[in-house]
Amino acid sequence: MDSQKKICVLGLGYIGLPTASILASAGHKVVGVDTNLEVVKVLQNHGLHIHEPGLRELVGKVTSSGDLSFSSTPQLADTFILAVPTPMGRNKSADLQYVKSATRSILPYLREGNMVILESTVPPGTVKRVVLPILSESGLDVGIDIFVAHSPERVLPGRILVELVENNRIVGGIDEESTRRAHDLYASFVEGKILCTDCTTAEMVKLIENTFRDINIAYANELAKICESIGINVWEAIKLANYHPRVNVHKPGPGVGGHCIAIDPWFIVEVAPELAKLISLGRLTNDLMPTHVVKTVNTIVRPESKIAVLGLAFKGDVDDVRESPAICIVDKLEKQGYEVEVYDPYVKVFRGREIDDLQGAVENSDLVLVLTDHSDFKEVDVQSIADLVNTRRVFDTKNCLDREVWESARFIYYLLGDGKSRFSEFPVEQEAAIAIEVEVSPGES
Ligand code: SAJ
Repeated sequence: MDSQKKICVLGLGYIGLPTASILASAGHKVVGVDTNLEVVKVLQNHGLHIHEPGLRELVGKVTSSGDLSFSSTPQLADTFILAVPTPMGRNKSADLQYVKSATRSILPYLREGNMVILESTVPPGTVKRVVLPILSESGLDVGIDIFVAHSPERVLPGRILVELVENNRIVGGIDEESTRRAHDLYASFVEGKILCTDCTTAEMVKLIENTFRDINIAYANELAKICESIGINVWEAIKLANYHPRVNVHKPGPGVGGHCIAIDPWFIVEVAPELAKLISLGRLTNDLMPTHVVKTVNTIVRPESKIAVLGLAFKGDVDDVRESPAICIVDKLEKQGYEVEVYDPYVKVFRGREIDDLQGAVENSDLVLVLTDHSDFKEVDVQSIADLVNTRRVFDTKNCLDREVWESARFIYYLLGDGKSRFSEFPVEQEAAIAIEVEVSPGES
């Protein structure tokens, strides 16, 4: 291909590795760089340190064709793409240490005519305030000798390879020439629209998207609690509301996890704390959901009971446990004296401890607590679980199980946000007592 580039992708995580692989399959010569020697070694030995559908096959293809290789240090290239983590630091502000060190690491390799693209999610203004001053240390004239842009990744874990190609892409350069060059690079593999702007707007767009989702989920979570208290099933109510052509309320759940939605809104708060009121409240609302789940568990089983937690990952069909509300819930339950056994088909080790299989986790349990909507959970053999548990109770915080199947195996089914089937929210003995009370209550005839 005429426009073939030598590209150095820094950071081989959930974004960097898929991006490097797709660029390689689009005809570029790519070197994937990571400072974690273990990760580089695994990849060089044809292994994979992350789970993402289709990634193993793609990485295998482009490494054996020689279009993608791995290294622990950068190399000379036409384009440098920085896809490093931006964790939340102290005071909920962005920790930019990896952005800074990755930028610094390319200085010896920068040459006139190179392009540097930051893909990591950052607070608005980071390219100008943090990246450009470091790049200037190279002695090259930024904007004349080298070109710089921000192009936020916006792909959904579990669909990364599809979305990298099909999604629309935002590209914002520090000047028109940088924007144009970044546009042309992404045009080599993006099938969606490539939308051009300035770099600070591009930074903000990414945060706006994830914050929109966070606030929407916070609304759903608040509605769930309200519906529980007034005898409505929130899932039914939201489903009906969403028939309106201009309404799209998201789903309630045990909280918001992952490295993006649970963090990015704070990057807006960081730059305008006095103004970002709704954004902070949405975040806090979602952060309180694990406490709500634990409080509900307290109404179902006593602290010395055994709880089988199904799902540790922050969302269905991924192996990522970063910021997972499930971890927070497990911690809280253990602190209260519950015996907690975890099962997750995608997570093999948790805190140095090997995770049990499904049978081991549910054996002798008093409550099956579902915290992640893995597809596997929809297909489990409910009858075999019924035979293993001590008490047949299941609490579905994701509305991902087939209620009828569990109830026909004689489980009491509790659903987060469901105030309509209130009676099933009490243990069997209490349920029977309430039923009698209702029968004899005056004025009912
Ligand atoms: N969640 C709910 N209710 C919902 C949707 C999600 O409780 O209705 C929870 C999930 O269970 C999970 C969390 O929110 O714990 C986040 O999951 P997600 O699927 O909404 O998002 P992520 O973090 O996997 O990916 C998001 C995506 N952003 C948007 O959809 C606007 C993705 O496109 C971004 O690329 C990614 O963040 C990122 O890297 O920033």
